[in-house]
Amino acid sequence: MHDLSRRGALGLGLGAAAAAASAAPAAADPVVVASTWDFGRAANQAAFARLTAGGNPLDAVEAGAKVPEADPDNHSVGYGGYPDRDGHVTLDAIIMDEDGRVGAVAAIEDVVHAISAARLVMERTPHTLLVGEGATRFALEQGMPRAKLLTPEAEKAWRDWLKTARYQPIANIENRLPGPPGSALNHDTLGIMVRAADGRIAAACTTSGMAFKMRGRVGDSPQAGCGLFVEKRVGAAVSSGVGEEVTRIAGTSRVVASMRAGLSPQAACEEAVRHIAALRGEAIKGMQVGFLALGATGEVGAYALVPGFTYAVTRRSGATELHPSASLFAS
Ligand code: SD4
Repeated sequence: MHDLSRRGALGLGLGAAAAAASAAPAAADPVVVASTWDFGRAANQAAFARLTAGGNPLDAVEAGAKVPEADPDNHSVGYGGYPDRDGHVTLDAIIMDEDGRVGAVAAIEDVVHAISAARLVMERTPHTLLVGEGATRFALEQGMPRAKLLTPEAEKAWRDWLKTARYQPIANIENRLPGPPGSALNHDTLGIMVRAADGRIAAACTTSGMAFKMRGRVGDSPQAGCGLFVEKRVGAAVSSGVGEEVTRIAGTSRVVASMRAGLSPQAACEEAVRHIAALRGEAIKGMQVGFLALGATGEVGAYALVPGFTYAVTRRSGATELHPSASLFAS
């Protein structure tokens, strides 16, 4: 088992300052956008611009999600995403608002903006989730441009991986990646939440999933209650990290349920991370899972298994800040 007491003490020590910073009351300048990882900064700014130009929260989170999706240097979202172990870039995305409107795509191919495909599922189908070939066909039929997603750089990384990691389509091969799950190759899913001045909330999540995943593998990101969840008058939560660990506890549904029961966004994120640690013990050693939550009054919370999870907040004034998340373990 992890040495919970030692790691916990260290992790909390690191985290206390970050938690204090994130939870600082800012009624005069409340948080409007919150998103995962350092590149959340650019996504937040796009979301904020869309909101201030008159967009609704759904428009804003979609605009934010499109930023890393279009970035060829981002290897875990959209265009520049690393492929599965067969060399196909497959994307997962979901969008949701507080009225229970939700649309998602999983394992979609040949389309850069999976988040827009997800929104089309929400707005133009009776369904909440389309997968694989059906999702791709739907997006193209709706007029989304077809794109070749495997960039030369991503293809090289895949070919290098094939040389060193014997190709065997077995579960848990992610543990033999050049970096562990949750490392630079594997994280950077964008989860983004927007809270408008009238309190309406929406969220989006977009990813290419774990690098070199098995063909057909779908993580937490496009599943409502896993990659994200939104509830009116309660708030929203998004996740990033090893999706299997989030999915098995319906992580963001759990975070929002805790907030509904009265926990702060920070306490709710901590509860979910601790639950994963208690449930999984050694199995999650070295893995990263991070939750980010936005309460109905604009309070933000974040918590992760190990250090390294960061998030960006943008306030009503337009000021954007990056914060390190607190973590349960010190490493
Ligand atoms: C997945 N949760 O597909 C995503 C990947 C991710 O940080 O967030 N990595 O499992």
